[in-house]
Amino acid sequence: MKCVVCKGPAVIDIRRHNANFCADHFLEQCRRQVTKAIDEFSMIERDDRVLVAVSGGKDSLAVWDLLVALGYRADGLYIGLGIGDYSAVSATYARDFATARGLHLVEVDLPDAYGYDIPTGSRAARRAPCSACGLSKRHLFDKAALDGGYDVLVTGHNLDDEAAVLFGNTLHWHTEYLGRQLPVLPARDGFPRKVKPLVRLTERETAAYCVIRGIDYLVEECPMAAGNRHLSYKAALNDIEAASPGAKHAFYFGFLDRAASHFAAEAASDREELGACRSCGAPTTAEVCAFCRLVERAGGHVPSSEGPASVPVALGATRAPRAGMASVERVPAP
Ligand code: Q46
Ligand code: ZN
Ligand code: ZN
Repeated sequence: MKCVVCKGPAVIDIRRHNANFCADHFLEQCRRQVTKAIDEFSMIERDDRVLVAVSGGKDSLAVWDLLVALGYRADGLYIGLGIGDYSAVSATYARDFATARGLHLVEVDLPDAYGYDIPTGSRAARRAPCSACGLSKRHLFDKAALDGGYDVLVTGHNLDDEAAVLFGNTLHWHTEYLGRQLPVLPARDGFPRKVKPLVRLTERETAAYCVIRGIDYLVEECPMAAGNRHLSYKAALNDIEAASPGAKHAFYFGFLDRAASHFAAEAASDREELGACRSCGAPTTAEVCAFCRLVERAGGHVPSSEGPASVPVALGATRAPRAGMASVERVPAP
């Protein structure tokens, strides 16, 4: 197996590109694919301040490393979810990565700051763990990006993730989500711009990138992921990809090129005038946002930066809205 660029010994084959690469040219290939995604979808400007949501896993650490290598000013954001040992260990991977490279990591600990953890929130709100977790993370990502004055929030979603979400939304014809399943969600009042620079790389490739770059990442999966339908969609797509290399790429990028715009009107019609959450000021269609309702049900509290310190969420209290959020849109669940 020879590298398609230098003819030296290859370390990885990428069947959908019908190409093999040596270590150096594979890294170059990853940087090229990320650059192409950023340029194609106008994800990040050169002078943007970038916040990368990191979990300690391969994708988020790879995208942080890639953005820094490409010259972007990128800080990390780690959210402690209180998922037992998994959270304790994942935090060390994020911290060690940042420390070893002299990068800045913003940390928010859900149990410390809000008084609940994901297992408790999930039980109390009678939501699937990933639903309570996704809701919490989205709120905290938005808040950290806006509070920190960042221009853009980056997540490590890769081609496998996006194809699986698209597969699920298509299977169930969640057309209101299809119109918004894009690699860039523009900034709106109350929401930062959100981008996914890894959409042209698979998780096998981000794992290989980390190994070659010497990035130590948490291999263990989140223990609460068991039963998540997303995993069965990924497995089904992996079978299809094995029989038909390039199928995932064609499915996802074909959707972006030829189908997403057909659902844009429905996605737009779903955008309601949002007001400010009475408790935390975040944009919401209800009086109190879904995050604050989750916090309240889980017996937690909002910290002083969002509301009264260390007291239960006051569902009847009135707070000033976040600055400049007259008209905003709801961001769909991933
Ligand atoms: S951390 Fe949270 Fe994931 Fe764990 S509970 Fe589900 S959503 S699987 S990315
Ligand atoms: Zn080579
Ligand atoms: Zn709220």
